[in-house]
Amino acid sequence: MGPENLGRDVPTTDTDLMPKALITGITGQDGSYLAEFLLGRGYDVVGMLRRSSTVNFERIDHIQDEITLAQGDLLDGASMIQVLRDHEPDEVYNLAAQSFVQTSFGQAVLTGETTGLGVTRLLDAIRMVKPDIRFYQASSSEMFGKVNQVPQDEDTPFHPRSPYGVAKVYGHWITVNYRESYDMHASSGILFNHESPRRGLEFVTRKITDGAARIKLGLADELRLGNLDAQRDWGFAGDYVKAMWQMVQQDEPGDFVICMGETHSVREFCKLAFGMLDLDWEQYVTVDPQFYRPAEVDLLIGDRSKAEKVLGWTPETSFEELVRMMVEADVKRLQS
Ligand code: NAP
Ligand code: G4F
Repeated sequence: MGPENLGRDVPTTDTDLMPKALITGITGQDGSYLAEFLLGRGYDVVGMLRRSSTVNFERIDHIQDEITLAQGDLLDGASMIQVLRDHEPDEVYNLAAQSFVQTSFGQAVLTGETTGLGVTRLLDAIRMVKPDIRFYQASSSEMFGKVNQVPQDEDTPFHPRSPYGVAKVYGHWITVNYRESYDMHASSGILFNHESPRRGLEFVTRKITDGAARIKLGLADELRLGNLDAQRDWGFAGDYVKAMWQMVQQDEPGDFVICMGETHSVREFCKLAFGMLDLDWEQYVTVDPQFYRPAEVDLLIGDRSKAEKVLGWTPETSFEELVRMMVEADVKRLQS
């Protein structure tokens, strides 16, 4: 399928013919954007979520009436078999994970169970219930870790630097292995950092835009960060979920790097975000060693040539537009 053709034909009128997608991690940043995207293409969307003592639907509040929610947990294979039996999806997007790198150092086993082995549990459930399901695995540029090549592409060797990165390498290779062993339509999207106003507050971009907005509004007077020299290839999550779907529509499954192809330091991000609010970041940002990691990923920058050629995917939102969108959303949220 060439770049001009964005996907299989998706019927939008007859509900019986609507393709059905199951999204794990529906309550997360990407889950919410992907659900919106698939609804817009006429999909019947089922979101898998784990049991929690309080409802955390902030990101999916606005689409709750349009999706079906099903309880399941990556730690519990039987729960996923049940979800697949109950809903019989055509496509499964595995976005669920313990996704915060810093936490993975303190909870390495949990991260391995969820972010790594959870992928096998889900693939086995698919194999047992409906092996013709098309599967997407949310792999990560964190797998490149101590980078071996600049920029990184699908052939760059992995050298993960955190339990999270190690677990994602496992998830990636088990996806490749099930594709090769059982002829499953299983694709792995190696996505570089992608952000949005819905990004968790613990990730550095959102921590900065929220912090800058608080300082601007007089709600805080400093922001404590870790390594300001780390460089990331940051894009907009809303653009990246389209690439996930495009991978699943290909005749042949595969692995694809999705990125902007440019890198910026945490320091640059601070300068830009604070500058948008007419603040001098150096007056407010303090370096706090508690936010340093035992091992760091110093530099990430991707090469998306394959995705451009095969999927026809390119990002639509620039780095500056992304930062502005996040800063403005945080100011608005804190003012209301
Ligand atoms: P996120 O906001 O942290 O969302 C993670 C989701 O996983 C949440 O819905 C969470 O549910 C769910 N989850 C966690 N443990 C689970 C379990 N045991 N069973 C079922 N669900 C569980 O992450 P994101 O930024 O949307 O990222 C989506 C995926 O892409 C993740 O796999 C992440 O590792 C990967 N990724 C992200 C980026 C990025 O820059 N954002 C880049 C590359 C890859 P709760 O709401 O209940 O916690
Ligand atoms: O925003 P971060 O926590 O994201 P990180 O570690 O790059 O991971 C994110 O992107 C991955 C893709 O490469 C995903 F797979 C993963 O799930 C997640 O979405 O940290 C970015 C950089 C790091 O180098 C960190 O050391 O920012 C540096 N940093 C500096 N001060 C900080 C802070 N990070 C956080 N979270 N908090 C700080 O105060």
